Amino acid sequence: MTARYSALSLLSRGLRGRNWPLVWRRHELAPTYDAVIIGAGVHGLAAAYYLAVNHGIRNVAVLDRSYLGGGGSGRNTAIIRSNYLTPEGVRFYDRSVKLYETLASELNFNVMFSQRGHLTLAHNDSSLRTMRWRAEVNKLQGVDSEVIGPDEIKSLVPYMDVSAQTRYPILGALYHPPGGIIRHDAVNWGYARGADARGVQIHEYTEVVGIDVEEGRVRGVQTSRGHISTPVVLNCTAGWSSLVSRLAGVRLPISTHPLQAAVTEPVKVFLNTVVVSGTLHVYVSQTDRGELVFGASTDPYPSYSTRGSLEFTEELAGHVLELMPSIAALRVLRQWAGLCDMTPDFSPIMGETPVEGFLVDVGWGTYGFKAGPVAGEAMAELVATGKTPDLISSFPLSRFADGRLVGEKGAAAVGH
Ligand code: PYC
Repeated sequence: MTARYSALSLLSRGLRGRNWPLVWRRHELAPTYDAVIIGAGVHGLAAAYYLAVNHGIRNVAVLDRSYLGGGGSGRNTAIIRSNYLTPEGVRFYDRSVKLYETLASELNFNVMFSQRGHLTLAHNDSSLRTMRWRAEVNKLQGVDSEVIGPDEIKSLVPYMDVSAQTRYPILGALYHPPGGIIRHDAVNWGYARGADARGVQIHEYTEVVGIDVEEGRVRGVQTSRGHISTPVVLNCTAGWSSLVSRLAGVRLPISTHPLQAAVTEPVKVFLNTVVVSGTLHVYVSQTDRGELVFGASTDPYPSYSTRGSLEFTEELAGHVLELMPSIAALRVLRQWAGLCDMTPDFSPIMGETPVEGFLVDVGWGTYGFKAGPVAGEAMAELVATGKTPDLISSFPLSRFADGRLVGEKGAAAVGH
C-alpha cells in the first residue's frame, strides 16, 4: 500500500482538526444518470465500485436518505464466513470471502480482515448432524470446514466451558478456518473512496420518494432533492427494501425484524476465533481493540426500531456466561440494533423484477454484510450486460412463485 500522508502531516492535520480532504466528494444532483443505486451501504457501494472498475460505467449515483454506512452496514457484527448449508449458498458466500481476502490491496485501504476461524457449536445430536452435513457440502464446494470435538474446541478457545456439567454440554463444532471478522466501516469507506475516485457520485441525505415507471419500465426517481432520469434503478437497501420496491410497484415477500448486538469494554485479547451457539442463541468475537462483540437472535416481532432493550442484554449476558463463565466481570459498553429483511427461505433476492430496469439486491436477513462484495460484483455484471450471472441465478424473486426455495435457515448463526 502506498502511504498518502507522512507521519508529520497526519499529526499536524490531527492536531488542527481541519483540512482533511474529503474521502468522497459532494455533488449537485445531475438530471440524468446511467444507473441509480438506492442505499449507500456495502451492497450499493460495492455495486457502484464494480460497475466503474469492471465495466467502465461511471455515470452512476448512489443515493441514501441518511449517512453513508448508517444502515445495516454499520449495524452488524462484521462476521465473514462461507460455511452455508446449500451448494448455491456456499459457492456464493465463498466468492465473497475470496473478494474480502484481497479487498485491502484492491482498495488500497486497510479493511482489517482477520481470518481467525469460525466455530459453530453443537449442543445436541441433531445440531451435530447438521454440522456434519454442512461440513460435507462445504468440502464438496472446496470450502474448508470440518466437525471437531470438545478437546479441539478447548484448545482453540481455552476460556470455553466444554465440561459435561453445563446446561447444554458442547458435543462438537463446525470449524471453518477461513471465517473471521472485519472492520465494517473500513469496508464501506474503502468502497466509497474507490467508487468516488472513478467518478461515481455518492449523495447522502437524498431520500428516494418515488420511482417513475411507464409502460412497465423504469424512467427515473424522485428524490428529496429533485428528479433524476435513469433507465436503471438498483434497490440495495436493507430494512426498507420492501417499502422502496413498493415505490416501483414491486411486492417482496419480506418481513423486517430488528437484530440487536452489544459490545463490552476492551480487555486483553483472549478470544481468537468467532464462536457461535445456535442453542444458546449467541455469537461472540473479540475485536482487535479488545472489545467483545455479541449478538443473538432477531427480535421476535416485525419492527423498524433500532433501539436496544435491557431484556436483550440480560438474556445475552446469561447465555454468554454459560459458555465462558470467567468473563462475568466484563462491563457492557453499548448496544445497537440493525434491521434485517427476512425472506421465507433465509436466502437473498437478487436480480430482475417484473418492472424492466428495476433490479433488487435485497432480503439479506442476517447475512447481508458478508455478501457485500460478491453481491456488488454480480449486480454490476447484471446491470452492465443484462445477463444474470450464474452465481446469483438461484436467487431470483420469481423463485417464491415457482416454489424453488434455497433453504438457508440451517446455516443461520443462531435460531431466529
Ligand atoms: O450469519 O454469521 C452470521 C451472522 C452473525 C450475526 C448475524 N449473522
